Amino acid sequence: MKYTAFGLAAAAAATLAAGAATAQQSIVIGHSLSPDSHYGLGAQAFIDTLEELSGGEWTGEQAPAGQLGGERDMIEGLQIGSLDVVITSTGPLGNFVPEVFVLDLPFLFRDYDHARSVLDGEIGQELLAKIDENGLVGLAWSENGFRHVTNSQHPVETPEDLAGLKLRTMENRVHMEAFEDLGAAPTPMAFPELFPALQQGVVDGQENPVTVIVAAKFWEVQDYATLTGHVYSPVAILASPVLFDGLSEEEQGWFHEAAKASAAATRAEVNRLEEEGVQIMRDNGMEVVTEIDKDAFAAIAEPAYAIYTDEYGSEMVDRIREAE
Ligand code: EAX
Repeated sequence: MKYTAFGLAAAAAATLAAGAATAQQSIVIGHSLSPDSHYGLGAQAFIDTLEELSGGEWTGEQAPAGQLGGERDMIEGLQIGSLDVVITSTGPLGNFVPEVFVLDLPFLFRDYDHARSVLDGEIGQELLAKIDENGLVGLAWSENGFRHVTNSQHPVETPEDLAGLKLRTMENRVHMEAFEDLGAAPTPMAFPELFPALQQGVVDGQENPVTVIVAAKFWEVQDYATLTGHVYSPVAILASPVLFDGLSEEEQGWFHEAAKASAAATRAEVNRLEEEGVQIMRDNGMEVVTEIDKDAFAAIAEPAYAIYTDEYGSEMVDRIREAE
């Protein structure tokens, strides 16, 4: 209920701010991170583009930093229409659209170019269509980045170093299985609970891209990071069907364009932090291991593929692997 109340209050405030422009419509965009993060910049680009294309008829505001709950809560908000747009990692998305689990398989994407071209191409479109078939609206793929392990105990250099580490994962079966294979003790939890859990020692570590490590200042509670790059973390820009289905075709086109502009702004910030982030982490006292034997990690995490392939076969995995 509290989400609905907040959504209405935000919408009412925006309407008041709009004054006499009674035709103006306002959306709320939810995401997990700060307004100056890669998600925040993406949300702002969405709002700016929507405003521009609609000649000011549409505007919007951010509900950042998990104000409206974790990513699973926010997706549920889209289903009931208490939120309009959500920028979310695929962490909880497979629980709503199981075909999307393919994107969460460890060591699947080779690098950023590979991931971006798959998501911007035919495969990305097919998966957005699956999202639409499952009661949500998939506007575009955006990006979180390649995920890396951090922890409070010791440097991780080999898979054996993960043994026994209590590691927070997203609420994602594929990720949990992969870390179980790797010998860690995976503990799923929503992102808003993560920082306090690390602070209180409920878990020893977590895994997230450099973008999130920097945005969340995890160095305050984590001394060690390893650039495992164990999985690419895509972001879906989702809209509520409650809102979207009532829009004209022209308006729906604006939302699609706004989502594309959002993804571009977010990827630009990912690029910047891929260049500068490790230095920022080190400047803040983290010990960062940059060289590992990825094949050793990949071989051990391989059984996690069965969670997807047992249900859907390996065709999509092969198509992604073979994509340029
Ligand atoms: O979407 O839950 C997570 O670790 C995500 O990577 C984070 O919230 C950004």
